Amino acid sequence: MKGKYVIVAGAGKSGVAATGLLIRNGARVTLYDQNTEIDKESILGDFMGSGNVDIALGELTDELLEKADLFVISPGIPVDAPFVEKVRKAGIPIWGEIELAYYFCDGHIAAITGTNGKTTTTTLVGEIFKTYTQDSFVVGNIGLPFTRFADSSTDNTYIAAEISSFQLETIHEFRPHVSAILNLTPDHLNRHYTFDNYVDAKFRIAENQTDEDYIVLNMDDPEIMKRVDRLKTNICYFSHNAEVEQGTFVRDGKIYLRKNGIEEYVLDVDRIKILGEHNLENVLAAVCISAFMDIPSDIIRDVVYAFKGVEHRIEFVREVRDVRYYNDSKGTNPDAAIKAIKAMKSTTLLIGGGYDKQSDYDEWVECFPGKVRYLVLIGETADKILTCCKNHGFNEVVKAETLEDAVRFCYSHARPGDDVLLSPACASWDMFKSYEERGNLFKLYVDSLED
Ligand code: UMA
Repeated sequence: MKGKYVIVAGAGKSGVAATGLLIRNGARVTLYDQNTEIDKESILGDFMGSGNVDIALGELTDELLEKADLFVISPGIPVDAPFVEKVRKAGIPIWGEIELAYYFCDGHIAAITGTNGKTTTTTLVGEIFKTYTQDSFVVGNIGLPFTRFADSSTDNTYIAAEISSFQLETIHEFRPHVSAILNLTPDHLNRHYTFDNYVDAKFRIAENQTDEDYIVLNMDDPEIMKRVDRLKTNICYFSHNAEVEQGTFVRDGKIYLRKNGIEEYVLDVDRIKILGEHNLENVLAAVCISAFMDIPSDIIRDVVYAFKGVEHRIEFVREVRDVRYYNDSKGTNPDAAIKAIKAMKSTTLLIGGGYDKQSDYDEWVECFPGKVRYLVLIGETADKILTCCKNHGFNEVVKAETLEDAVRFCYSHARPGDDVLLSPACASWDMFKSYEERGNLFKLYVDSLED
């Protein structure tokens, strides 16, 4: 990269970290963003006056493109955006931030994708790596850009990377030693248009893997099983229904590992702290991934037993007047939100709705009767979900102007013993910067309720 001129598109977390990595390694960078309101000074401040970075906002000019050797794209930018088409036509290579990180990375990579459970599984694998060696990182879609750490990795570094479908659209040589696809249900259809396109992007996680590598797959997921023929690498499975030949499974309340013909007991299911069947799948996946990264089973066992889950994912917030409040702001699609409802042990007052990703809400609404006392809707999708509820004969629905109003409604309508759950089944971007902001505000409002 020394002396190269690179345009980095998107001045968010991903673009800023990619710019940092590029200038540390001798490139010159223009950080480009379509949003003209961005505070240039504060971003340039991140680079402490390095003369090798400037910022361009608004339209991407031909003049910028003329000198560019490489175009690095942030995951939130659609690969078919008109300005990206212009770059493609100009013949400039387009790399995603993950590809750029991989170019500089010397470590052992476990890369995890899937519609749901990515963050929990990646966090757990990261904790296992950290216990095995101090020289480890957790990176990717989880919120810590891979490029921030890639060039400080060595042959001994272990990396747990959460990788989204957006990030996989722009890889070229990215090759993890162990990859994983946890599950597949429709998501991000506004960006990928069809489920098949979305699934194709997910399977790209294995496209450069060889017979020296492994992919860990969920044997209980029919959409994954339909497509295994396309894989060129070694396949390991995890399953809670059946025993697998290579991978992890449950027998008599215990998780076992089969690796290269040898079966080994790993841990007891009833000592896992994270709730719900979906979390058992996440643990099975994390054990399998770690085992095929050659981490000893006693380390895996101790870390799984100690693991309490991740923020914003069915996170217990507080009990007020005998009502328990849970924050599942990361439930950004119907499938994740169904899992959260199923994990609740009592009648639930549910807060849902948000940014419209063109999801289908039928299955989500179908699991309300008998479980959900009220659905309180916020955001852009409120009317669409309301209509869906009416079509399914579920009438206990109200709309709230703000998240704070929604929390207040639940507070005044919950009965002792109920659960209150924020699990929107939608992204946050209509009312909030991120699902983290939405979840943090929820916790703030819940904390302010009078006991
Ligand atoms: N921008 C444009 N043109 C566009 C779109 C965006 O110029 O057409 C600019 C925006 O003005 C903004 C910047 O791009 O300044 C934002 O870039 P970004 O959307 O890629 O956001 P980052 O802050 O870089 O965060 C990204 C991921 N965001 C998305 O994929 C939307 C983060 O995943 C990830 O944690 C971060 O990189 C670090 O790698 C978030 C996410 O919502 C959590 N992911 C989706 C999900 O989990 O469902 C895939």
